[in-house]
Amino acid sequence: MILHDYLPSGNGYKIRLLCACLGLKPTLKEYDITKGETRTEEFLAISPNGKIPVLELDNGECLSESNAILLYLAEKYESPLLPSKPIEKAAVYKWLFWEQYSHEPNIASPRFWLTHDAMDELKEQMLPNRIKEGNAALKLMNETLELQTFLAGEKITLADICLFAYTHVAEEGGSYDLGQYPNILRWISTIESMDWYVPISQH
Ligand SMILES: N[C@@H](CCC(=O)N[C@@H](CS)C(=O)NCC(=O)O)C(=O)O
Repeated sequence: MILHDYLPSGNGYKIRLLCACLGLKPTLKEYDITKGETRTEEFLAISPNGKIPVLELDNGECLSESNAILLYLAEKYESPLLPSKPIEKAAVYKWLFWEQYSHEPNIASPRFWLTHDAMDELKEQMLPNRIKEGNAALKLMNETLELQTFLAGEKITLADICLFAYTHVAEEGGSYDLGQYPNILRWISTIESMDWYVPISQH
């Protein structure tokens, strides 16, 4: 398999972290998204949405959308990270969908804007509300993690792989203070202590 990716990307990192957990080693093909490398004709042929991550399977089929790729890999390799009981599976899906609507736009986008010198007038206007919503998302995670070890219960699932990616680097760019969320900090340490753990910048 080939993972089309950009190392600082949390969306890409979700796939790298899951692959590490499953013992898979896809070939990494890197693109510099700041230079428009995902907008070339060649890249758009593999993913018309023009965004990494893309997982290219051995038969040439290409999968996009990080959380869809997580689900594909967990199902294909029958990983307990995706429980089989529908009600437990739904608890995992809930976090994956929530991440894309309530977490990623508020936590990943400000990190990217501020660490890649990509602010403009419109983003300056949007930033305060994004930070407000991002703190609401972190508060919800912190409250959940007060009651249980992982997001979907007592066992680690895809929900944790997915949410770990951008949460653990939320402070980059200076918009967030994870010190306000002690249960999130404990959860981050728990995931970092897993024997398959790999950092975001490593493949
Ligand atoms: N919803 C998508 C978001 C993917 C995404 O936003 N990718 C960014 C990097 S994190 C990207 O490739 N941006 C390049 C561009 O838009 O040109 C997912 O979860 O995979």
